[in-house]
Amino acid sequence: MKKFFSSLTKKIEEKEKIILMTHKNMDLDGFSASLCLFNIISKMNKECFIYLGEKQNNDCIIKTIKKLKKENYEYNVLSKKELDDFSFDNTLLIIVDVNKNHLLENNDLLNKVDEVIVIDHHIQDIDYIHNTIFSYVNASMSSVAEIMVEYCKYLKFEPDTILATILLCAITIDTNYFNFKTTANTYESAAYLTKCGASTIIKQELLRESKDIYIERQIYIEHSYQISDDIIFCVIDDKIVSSSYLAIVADNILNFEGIEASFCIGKIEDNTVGISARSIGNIDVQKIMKKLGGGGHITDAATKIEDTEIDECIDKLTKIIKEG
Ligand SMILES: [Mn+2]
Repeated sequence: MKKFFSSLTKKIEEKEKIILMTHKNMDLDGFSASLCLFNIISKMNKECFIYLGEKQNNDCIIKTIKKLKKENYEYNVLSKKELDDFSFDNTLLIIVDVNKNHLLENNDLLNKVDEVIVIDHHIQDIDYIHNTIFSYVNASMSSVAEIMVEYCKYLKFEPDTILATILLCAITIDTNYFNFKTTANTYESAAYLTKCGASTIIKQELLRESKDIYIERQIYIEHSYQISDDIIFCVIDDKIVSSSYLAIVADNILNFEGIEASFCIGKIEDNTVGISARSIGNIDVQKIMKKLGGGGHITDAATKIEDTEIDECIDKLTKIIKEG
């Protein structure tokens, strides 16, 4: 990792401009890592931009962006509209929290910049971004936020209170409150961020949800059902939801006693069904999701299937699980 950090720092120093980008439906891990890199790179007196999609759907992101605005927290944003007038000479693109081409917020950027670096914690599989100069992909890290904490330590860069809090929130979400992919290093990262001033009050502010959303979710959960002794399904079939919503429900129903793996199935677009899968570690859900064109980790995986209906997906998924 030190070798990567040294090459990364050298590369940033060489470049005139740096663009940071994450995956579609940006979540707090991708955003916090971008914001962290933005602070580090700005301190190196380089022009840096965070590429943001037109509309944010993630509740936590919406709240975080609002909070940053309220605190007059400065960061440069680059939007799709601004790309036409943007001069890409001597520009480096750093991609965080994703390593697959088709999941990128904007694929076109790959061909516009000189050089690309990927920093991620998802398993590298087919369709990975391969035209990078070098990359750091480590699936044993809980989050990119955790990797960023390592980079801060390496540079002896102390994140401010807001940044430290946002990074801590990202680790909290990606580990589902330190229940998954959590190692001694994850706790050490959390301790470091707390030492830097991460605020538990702001953290709660960003991670809390509305009562209505909470209650609505309980109605779906009430109708979840077990397909075997230790596997539970929850189906959302009355509206289109985000893939992060499916993930939250899958996390919730995994908490039930005796459950080894949970699957939440629902439409994420008009003709696209999403499945979010969770496991406490004995059932490899990434293997199951891979058979349906998706991927992830042993304990945390997902897929989306186009041109299909929910019932068809439930049948396919059930068959794959029963086949073992
Ligand atoms: Mn992540």
